[in-house]
Amino acid sequence: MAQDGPEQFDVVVIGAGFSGLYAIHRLRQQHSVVCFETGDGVGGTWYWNRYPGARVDIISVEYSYGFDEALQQEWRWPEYFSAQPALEDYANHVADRFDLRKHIRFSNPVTRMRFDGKTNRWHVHTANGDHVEARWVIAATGALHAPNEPAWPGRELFKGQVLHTTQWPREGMDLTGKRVALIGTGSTGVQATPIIAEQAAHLHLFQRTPAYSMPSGNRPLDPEFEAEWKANYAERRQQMLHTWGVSLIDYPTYCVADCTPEQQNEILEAAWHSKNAFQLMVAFADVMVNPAANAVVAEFARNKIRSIVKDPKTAELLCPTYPIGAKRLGNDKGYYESFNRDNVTLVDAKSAPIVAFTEKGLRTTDAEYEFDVIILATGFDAVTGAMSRIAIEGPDGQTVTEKWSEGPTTYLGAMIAGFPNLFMIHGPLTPGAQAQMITAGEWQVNWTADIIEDLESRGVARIETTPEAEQWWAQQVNAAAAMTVHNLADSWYNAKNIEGKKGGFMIYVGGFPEYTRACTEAVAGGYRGFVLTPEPATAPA
Ligand code: NA7
Repeated sequence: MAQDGPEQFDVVVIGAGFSGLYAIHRLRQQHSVVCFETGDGVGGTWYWNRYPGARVDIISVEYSYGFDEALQQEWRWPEYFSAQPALEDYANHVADRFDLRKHIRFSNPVTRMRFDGKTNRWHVHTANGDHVEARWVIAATGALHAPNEPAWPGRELFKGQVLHTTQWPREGMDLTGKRVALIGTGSTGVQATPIIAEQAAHLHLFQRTPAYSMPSGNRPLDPEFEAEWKANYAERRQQMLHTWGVSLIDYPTYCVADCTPEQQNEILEAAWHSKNAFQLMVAFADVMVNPAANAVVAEFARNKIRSIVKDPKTAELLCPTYPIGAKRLGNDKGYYESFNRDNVTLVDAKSAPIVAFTEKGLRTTDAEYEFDVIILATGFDAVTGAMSRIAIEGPDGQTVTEKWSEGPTTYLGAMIAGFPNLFMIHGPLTPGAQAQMITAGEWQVNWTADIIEDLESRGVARIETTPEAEQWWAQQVNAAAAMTVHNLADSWYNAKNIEGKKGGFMIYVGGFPEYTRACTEAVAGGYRGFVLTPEPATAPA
């Protein structure tokens, strides 16, 4: 029999990345749940980013789920820093092990949704024509989902292949003998460069801003290390939540000025060889908060570049001038060494920007280049991009895109004033990628699920936040950012990676314990910053 009207669910989850998968698992225990996913598989970021060299920069024993003890005991990571295929395998394993796929509709992105203020329910529409109605929506849409593809004219003229790094084919791509352009030197470009350099006939790397990068500490996972971790896993997960970045990386208490230049150098050499990503950023307690201290570490890193790269002109072009860590610190396997190869050319796309695609390749303001393949490692319309691509309409007719026209506003990164019953995981103004995102995502999902369950038990039909609460949270976010060196560089953290993009600092960098304290206290304080509306009383028969 044909069904009349929309399908009914308690919860819609948008996105089957790591947070979305856990949201399905957690919520479906007491609710009917449907999840819509753009891709044809699970894993989110680790489904889309298959480019050569794609690898996590946090140790895998940390960057994994903690919600199920048997899972974390039984799963074996092959390496310290897992490559994309291992992360995608893990996401698939979790989806199968916990029987999550039956809740997921793949290749079926949410296109629009509207909150009905009379029924206090969301109407969610998808590309495949699904229309579902649900009380709650959890947007686990990913901070790094919407690709940034610069709008240079002439793309249709180019006779070769152009692709963004998120569009890498599943079966891989043979670049042997090809003339390749790689544009961008963020984490993606830094990881991809050495591998593409080994394959391509010639690689031109177009650099607008140079990258700081540390040698990757990747190696096969030591069984003793693994056993030791697993012996204390549950306790370690708790400890992580009490650290600034949800990671048990060592944070020293001494500052740069506490050490002699010889001691500084010794500490920095140890950090460089530590096999821990980010160790340079935490080599001293004040690297990220004191520009003078940061300058010492930055100069050490520049000297490393100068010592590795043989051509002094290329070395100087590769030397960043902004504070180290202000943009994501790269993690590489031979990035700087690549520039000693005869088949790699560094192109200064700052002094001579790319202006157009041509039939044969790319044109900058001072030259034309010929390529077979052009790879855009140009990053993302980060943090807000995925949400802004869905037409999300609140009860008053305003859309999220309109509301965020001057930049994102949220309360605790979780809710947007004017959009009731819509929760975000890793939303704008959460710690986001400044925290270890799987464990942090689990925490946010649990916090959200606890709220939903609590409100339902109390007969609350609608929860929303207020512009005042958003303003208060914006002050916290900006105050935290002002304490750090992050705003001294243009990056996706502060919405300055894309020309014309508006918004201030997009991430809460006050540390995860402060973030969770604010979230927990808001609820414990009687849903401070939220407005609750009870279910209308049912009229007596
Ligand atoms: P990022 O870090 O945003 O890097 C994008 C790179 O692309 C960066 O070097 C940009 O230069 C460059 N870019 C962007 N637009 C252009 C144009 N128009 N011309 C030349 N170069 C351009 O993205 P990633 O994918 O590398 O990493 C994202 C996150 O994934 C990373 O932070 C980790 O958290 C994991 P710019 O620096 O803006 O001058």
